[in-house]
Amino acid sequence: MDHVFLQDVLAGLRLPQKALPPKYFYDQQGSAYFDQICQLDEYYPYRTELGLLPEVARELKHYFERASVSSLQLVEFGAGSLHKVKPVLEELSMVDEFVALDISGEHLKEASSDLAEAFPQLTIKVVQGDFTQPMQMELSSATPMGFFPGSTIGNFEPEEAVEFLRNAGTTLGEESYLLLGVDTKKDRAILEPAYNDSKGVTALFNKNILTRINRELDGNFDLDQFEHTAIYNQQLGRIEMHLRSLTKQEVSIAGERFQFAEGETIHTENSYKYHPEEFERLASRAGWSPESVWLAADGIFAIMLLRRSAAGR
Ligand code: AVJ
Repeated sequence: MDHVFLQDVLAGLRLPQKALPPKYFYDQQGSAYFDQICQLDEYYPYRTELGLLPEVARELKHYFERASVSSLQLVEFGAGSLHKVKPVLEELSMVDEFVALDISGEHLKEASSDLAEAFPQLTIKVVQGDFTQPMQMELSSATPMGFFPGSTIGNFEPEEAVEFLRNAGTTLGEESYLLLGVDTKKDRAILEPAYNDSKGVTALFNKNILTRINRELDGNFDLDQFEHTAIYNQQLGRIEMHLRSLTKQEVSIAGERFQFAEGETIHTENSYKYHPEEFERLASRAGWSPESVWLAADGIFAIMLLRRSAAGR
């Protein structure tokens, strides 16, 4: 039994508002569900960011040429299926080493052998680990550039996002860059369907965390007694996903029993949305200066280039 997973689950379910950390969605099945989410019509962030990346990468190439940066080490946080890095590597020819960090090691290994085939000259390193924690990384002599696409940063509380950005700065070192995808604040009529798709894939993704607890932590969640919900909390600027108990029930996990009232929820994910300027302020508190921002049509998604600055350190 994974001790850290167990402790995190028990601690989360003992809270008055029961909660589970979203990083545990991504076992093999969960990663596959997430890939399916990315193909949904309603889930605009994936295709919007992917559509914007070739242009971003072309402009980055010119930017680094002007800055006389001839060699880059690209470090992706939460690399998952490695779809996003391909358009970047295709354009940004000064990348000679790629480091992929992800919590789901198996998923990543499969994806990285595909990448090696597509980019035979590239040095590829795969590191399995929890990038939400500070970590040590081997830096090459190239200029490090972090890559954190998908708006995964939205899973953190804003204060945790500042801490993550500060840690990333420490990991990447002086004179580094960070390329980030940020989902923007917008009408709930666009936001909510993205997390309540008509095919029910997001519901399967959300409930998979219960399946995983049942299997790995000796739990007995009855999946039919919980329903998926996702609402936009406009006040806090975040999508909240929950699993709502359909009845009064008791669930046991590794011998510990948890009571659920009818309608009580487990809060499984926050997905914060930021105005670009709002995010820039957050980044600058963590010692990063905004260099460029690219916006998709109608401003529905942003990609930002940050540079590590002396101020704020
Ligand atoms: C992977 C965190 C960016 O917040 O949009 C998708 C996860 N959750 N559908 C997001 C997710 C439900 C996704 N991130």
